[in-house]
Amino acid sequence: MKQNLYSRRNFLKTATLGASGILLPLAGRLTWAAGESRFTRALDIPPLLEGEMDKDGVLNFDLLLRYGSRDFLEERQTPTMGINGDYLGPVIRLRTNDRVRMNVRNTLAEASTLHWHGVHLPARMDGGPHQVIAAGDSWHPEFQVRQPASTLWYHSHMLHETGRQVYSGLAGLIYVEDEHADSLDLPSEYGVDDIPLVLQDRAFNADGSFFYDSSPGPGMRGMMGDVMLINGVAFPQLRVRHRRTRFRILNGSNARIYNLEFSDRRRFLQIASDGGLLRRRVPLRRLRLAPGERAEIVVVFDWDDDVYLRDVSVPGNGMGAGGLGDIMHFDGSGVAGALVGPPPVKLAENIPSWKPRDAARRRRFVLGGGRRPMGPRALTINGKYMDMNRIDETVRVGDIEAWEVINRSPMAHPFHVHDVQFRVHARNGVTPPPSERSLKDTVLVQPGESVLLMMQFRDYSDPDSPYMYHCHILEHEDAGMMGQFVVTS
Ligand SMILES: [Cu+2]
Repeated sequence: MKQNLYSRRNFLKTATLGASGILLPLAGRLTWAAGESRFTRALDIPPLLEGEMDKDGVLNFDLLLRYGSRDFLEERQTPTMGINGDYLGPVIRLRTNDRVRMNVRNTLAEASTLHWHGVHLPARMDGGPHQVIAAGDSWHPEFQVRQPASTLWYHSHMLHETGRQVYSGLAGLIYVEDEHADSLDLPSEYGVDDIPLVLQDRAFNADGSFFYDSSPGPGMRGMMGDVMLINGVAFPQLRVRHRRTRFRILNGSNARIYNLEFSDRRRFLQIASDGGLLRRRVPLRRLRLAPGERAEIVVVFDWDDDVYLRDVSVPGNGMGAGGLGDIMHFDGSGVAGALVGPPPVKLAENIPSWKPRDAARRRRFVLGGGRRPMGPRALTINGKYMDMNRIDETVRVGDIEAWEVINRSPMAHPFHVHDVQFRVHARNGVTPPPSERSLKDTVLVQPGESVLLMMQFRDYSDPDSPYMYHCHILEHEDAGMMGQFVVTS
């Protein structure tokens, strides 16, 4: 893989993915005509999976990795992978303190894994590259939910294959609920005024199959497409039913960073980030989401609304990737009922506020940083590629640590840490924007930027099972931009 990065073949392939969008002559790809054909399909709401309680009080969830196919582009079938369905998986709903057992069966003809992104759990239950589920095999991780209400997710984390498997459809959402969030009276009727939005850009071959190129390429952008899938529906529309509606947005894309706003630039309230509720609601007109990040927002609609969610291009948005423009339509004509009150100003309680002086240890993670900025070490962490047989960091259980992530490469990288939810203490020495002042597990680090993360490794020591930290641009991760840490007692 590494040797291929600079080959002429890959250069030509990647060149077709330029800023102007998809070019047909080289690759024979399908483009999506702008205009009428968009925004005719209703947004799909993934099924909700609430589990079955067994006699020991453990909630069991059955998850089947399988092949499927779907007509994303009307007339053509796209071969896919999915979990309990053709493409993507159900929303797994949990509550804090639940004891959970996942029964994952892999009916694919290839090995895979299922990683619980954002979940605090023992390393051997984590579903990272060491917990391989061979073709035809099953895996039964068990854990207790020990974290507050939040929107988390699950996805394949197969070494070198994560990008392709997630792109094919191996991903889904996890909701954690708790009493405190219940008490806030947030919109919470699933699929009605509490709506998941899984954002994924895709490219298609002329035969309708996904176009996927795993090579980061000389631009090293990772895989991007020109067709927006939301919950697996291309350029969907939603007939809004409640005046105040909550959206739980996941950037489930392999590489694309979104800058989201409404076409009328209306204000909305962000109420949660990766690891749960914000301390206070944050009014926004634009929301940036990097791969792996989540945000919950509350939007007010009116009966005469005819508004689009739009991905706008901003400088520093990866390697010159333009925004996708309008990606989803909201039709307000079905809005009924009175306008209920807004979410409270104060949301989360007890968000830890670890200070650098509390840290038992400070570590540095340098992203990229070869002598030539686009040279062969552009996709390393501390100069190293991922090695399954090398433990990069050893942490003591219970410790508070400060992790400084420095980006010496010319592109933005979303840095993700397994096991913990961290606080972003500072960006280049400055307090981060309000959207980032709660618990997070993924943080975008811009070129030249240094981000200081504070975290605590509360429980679960195991010297033999590592957790991962990595770039969440999946083609970067697959190319080796990942490291391993163990938590020891
Ligand atoms: Cu990266």
